[in-house]
Formats: sequence, structure tokens, C-alpha cells
Amino acid sequence: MLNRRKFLQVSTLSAPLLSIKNIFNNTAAQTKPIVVSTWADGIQVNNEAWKILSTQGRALDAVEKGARYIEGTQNCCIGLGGYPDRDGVVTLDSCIMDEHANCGSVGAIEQIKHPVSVARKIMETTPHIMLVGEGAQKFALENGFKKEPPVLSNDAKKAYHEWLKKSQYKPEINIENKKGNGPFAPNFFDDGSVNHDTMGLVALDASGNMSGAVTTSGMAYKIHGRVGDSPIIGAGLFVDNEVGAATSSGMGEEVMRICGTHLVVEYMRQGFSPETACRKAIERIINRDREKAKTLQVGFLALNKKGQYGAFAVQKGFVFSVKSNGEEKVYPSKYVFDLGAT
Ligand code: SD4
Repeated sequence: MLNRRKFLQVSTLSAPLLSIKNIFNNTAAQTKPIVVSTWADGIQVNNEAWKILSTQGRALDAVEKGARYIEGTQNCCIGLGGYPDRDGVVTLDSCIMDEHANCGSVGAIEQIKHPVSVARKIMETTPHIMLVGEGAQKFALENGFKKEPPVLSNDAKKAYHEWLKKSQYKPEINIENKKGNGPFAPNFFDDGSVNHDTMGLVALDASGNMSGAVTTSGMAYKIHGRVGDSPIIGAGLFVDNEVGAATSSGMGEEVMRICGTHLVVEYMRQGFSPETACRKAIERIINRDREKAKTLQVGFLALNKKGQYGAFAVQKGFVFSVKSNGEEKVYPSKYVFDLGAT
């Protein structure tokens, strides 16, 4: 018979073993390499990442390449082509995380084209994880990044001047899906358009290692200096090489309140599928304040160590892109509310 002391010993020892067993005690083969990205323009981002993944490259290099691609594209609402804050300034947030839990991050950086690479530089060359604002820009310039002129893209200029008429700070559901003129208008939506400001991608490489990256101009017309979930490790991105990885899009404040992507990964550690893990994190947001949740959008996207993926959102309208050897596709995420906001 187990006495109490023995029982405690056994249960502490077996807890990690049980959870590892939950994740790996499945005969399904691992799908690798694979990359998944938020939104429909993740298709192009995945294709860039695929150039690395398909040649036995490292997931870290793949996610950086994917993020750099979208940052470098004019008028796509991400990076310097993104929407400005309420003062008319574009400030960028980004982070990156590898299979060893190394991570780097920049918040509210201005006039730097590739914040994801600044984040990687911080990760690889400093004892820190996150630099913000002027300090982040100074670090970037000292490390060979060039300062770009502060020019708003035509789309952003038009939208900003429209917003200035009322200057109302009112986050909108699925502003990401509203009509835009960017080069990524997918055939996915009825109106054939997409307009979002955040790209999050996570990948599993041929060696079985995982990494992720997020890059964004953040919520449009935010207060100058506001930093969202995207560059916060555990909120906009989390990678645990034993379990899986997750990223988010939507109202950053709600993601930050629940440490969203960390929560998703922890649910996967408990044995839940990526989709169920995302659903449970979304339910956490909704259960906190159901009426408020009806007014906002958050979507989580997750990939586990076996290459299984899934997503879940508060509202209809969140979509994600997948690329592997067998698949290249945009999927609609499941959701809780269909309030006709897409
Ligand atoms: C933010 N999560 O800054 C970002 C916004 C976003 O698609 O995801 N937009 O809160």
C-alpha cells in the first residue's frame, strides 16, 4: 500500500512523465517541416519560410525570413507600410523565439524596416530580451540597421486622415478583414480583400525543432508608446520545443491579460489538440467578460510537436495559412460569435 509520503513521491515523479506521454503516445507520424501563419497573406509568408524549411534549414531562420518578407512589402499594413498611432507615427512591435527558449523582442520601434531582425539581434548578442522605443532604435542603428524616412503609405495616410475626422479610439472587430488595397488581397473573402496589421508564424523544421516570430505595426491609432501583445513573449508568441508553439492576432490587451500563447502551449502540454488548446484560451477571454468579448476579436493559432495545427477565435473572420509537403492552404478558424462583423 502507498503511504502518503510514497504517494507524493510517485505522483511528483510521474506527473511530467504522464504529460509527456499524453503528447507523444500517439502513433500518428510527425508532419515536418511545416509552417503556419496568421491570416491569408500568410500564404506568401509561408512560401518564404518554406525556402528554408524545404532545404533542411532551421525553423528560426524560416520564421525570420517569413516575417522579413512581409515587413519589406509596401502597403501591406504590416511594418513601415502599417497604420500609424493617433499622433500619425508608425511604431513597430516584433519578437522571435527559438527551440532553446532564446528570445528577443522590440516594442514601439520607429523607422526601422525589419524589427524582427532587430529582435533576433537582441536575442543573439545581448543578455536582454526586450528593447523599446528610442533605445531599441539606437541599438538597431549601432548594429547596422538603417533609419528609414518616416513616410506613411498611401493606404495608411488615407485611413489616418479619415480617422482624424472623429479621432475616436474605438477598436473594431476584424478590422483586419476590412477592405484594403494591399497586394495580398486573397480570393478567400467574398470581397476579395484583407487588411490586417499583424503577422505571426510558427514552424517545425525537418530536424523536429520549433521557432516562431511575430511582426506588427500594432493596433491602428493606438496611443503613442502603446505596446501590444505581439512582442510580449507568452502573449503574442510562445514556443516550447517539447510541446508546441502558438501565436495570436487581434486585440492585444485581451491576449496580454491571460498570457494567451503561453496558456495555449500549456493546454497542449496537458494533451489537448492545438485547436482545443486555442479554444480553451479563447474561452478564458470570453468567460472573463462575455459582453466585452462580443465587441472585440482575438484569434489564436497553434502548432504542436507532431506538426498538428489548429486555431480558434472570439469572432468569425480569423483565418490562417498552412504550408507543408502535403498542403498549401488558407483555413477559416472556428469561432464563438458570429456577429456579422466580417
Ligand atoms: C496588437 N495584436 O497590437 C495586435 C494587433 C493585431 O491584426 O493582431 N492586428 O494588439
